Amino acid sequence: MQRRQLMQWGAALALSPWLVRSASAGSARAAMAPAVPPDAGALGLVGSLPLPEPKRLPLERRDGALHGCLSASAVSLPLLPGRPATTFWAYNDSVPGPAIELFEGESLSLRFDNRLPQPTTVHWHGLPIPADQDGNPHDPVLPGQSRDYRFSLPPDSAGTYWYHPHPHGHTAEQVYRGLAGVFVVRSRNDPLAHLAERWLVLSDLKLDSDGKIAANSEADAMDGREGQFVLVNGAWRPRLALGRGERQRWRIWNATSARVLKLALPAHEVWLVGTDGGLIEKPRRVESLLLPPGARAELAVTGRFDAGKPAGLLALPYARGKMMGPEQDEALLLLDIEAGAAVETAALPSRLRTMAPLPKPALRRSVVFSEDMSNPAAMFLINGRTFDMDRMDFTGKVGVVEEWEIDNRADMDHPFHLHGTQFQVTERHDGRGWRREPYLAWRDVVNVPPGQKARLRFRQDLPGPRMFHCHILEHEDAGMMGTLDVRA
Ligand SMILES: [Cu+2]
Repeated sequence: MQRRQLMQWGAALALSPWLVRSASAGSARAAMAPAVPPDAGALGLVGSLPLPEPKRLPLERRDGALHGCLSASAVSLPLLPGRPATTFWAYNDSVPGPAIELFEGESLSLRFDNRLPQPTTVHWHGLPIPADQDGNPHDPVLPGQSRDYRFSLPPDSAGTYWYHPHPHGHTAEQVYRGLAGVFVVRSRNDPLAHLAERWLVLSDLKLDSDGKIAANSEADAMDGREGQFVLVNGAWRPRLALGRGERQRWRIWNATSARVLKLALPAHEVWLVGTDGGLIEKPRRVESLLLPPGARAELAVTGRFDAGKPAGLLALPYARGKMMGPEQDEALLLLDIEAGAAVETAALPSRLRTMAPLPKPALRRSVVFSEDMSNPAAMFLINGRTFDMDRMDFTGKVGVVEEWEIDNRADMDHPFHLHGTQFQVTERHDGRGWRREPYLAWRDVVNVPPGQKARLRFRQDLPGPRMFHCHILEHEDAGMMGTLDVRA
């Protein structure tokens, strides 16, 4: 297969789906449907509405745990005014799914009902919980069936997590049809508790000319799906008010299938205060932030009024080794900054958390990402193989520090993700040399561009099979995944 040609074809398709579809549709269809340019205005998607708050999952406290119900089913939601509703797959009829918020030390007991036509699981992305509760592809919930997910949140687990399906071969479709929700674990000693919080769940939407969620094309399956729209809390390009001088704490989730988002807020003061697994040691001033698929960040944002600069959250151009992605700045969220008197905001604490670097590893392993475009059955590989449900790729031990070197010998970025724990990136190799990671952070996703490497350390505190995979969901489904069997 000629990859370069396919990518070019894919790029053209992605940039002008309506034009391609109108041209190829039958004459009766073409006569009925006007040729619609591929933008939100023509489709009727309405932007500039106030940012919706994610709904909360109702939880009831009894017998020392919080109890709730979660279901996955098809739901029709009005997306385009004056057109039939769009069918999503959703948790509790909501896109994004209902937010779950708990404190460290609390226990959760959820009844889950699968009302989808496919097997599914609920994976608690990033949480240090038992393997048999973590929605592994080995534990599918079949259509029409139910199960309980039960786990407790250990001390020092405060952070920004999410939940999404993880069945083998159907993850990408289930997520792009709308199945994803956020999960926040709070600390009772939170140094940023005084800041107003905003939650921004970034997801991808690709519609066909009928306003339906489009199936993945061959190019999507290869490059990772990027639709026409990035939604924030299920809304396209919504508005958020930020007072001049007001400092807010933003939690941002990249819940898209494949976009590596290079986020920026020109004109405003932005500090990185947290990563996937919670706060970092000290706030770090940032000009932009690379958030790969699956990853999260916490920012402290202070509104500055600057009439000359766009007031909004932008996705800057980023080339992830393929011919898709924004070629110019793309506004994700519009900010309303008042030009009047500045709001007084308390200073950011200089220390947020104490973190110790993980000690020297007892064990080192190598994880090599590669692509074989000549073999459609095994195109995306880890250490030369595709995922096998019945194979344990590595055997580890509870409490033992491991160091993994992720080596991307493929042609596009592959974001590495590990289940069951958080890791510390220690060094990155940019193709020329190794560079020490400039600060300590708990992460569960690290983006590795082609020709580059990353070294990370972790410890698994609970036994059981743990998945590791590329978080471009189409690559995961194609088998770019392995299993680490953690023995007690
Ligand atoms: Cu990948």
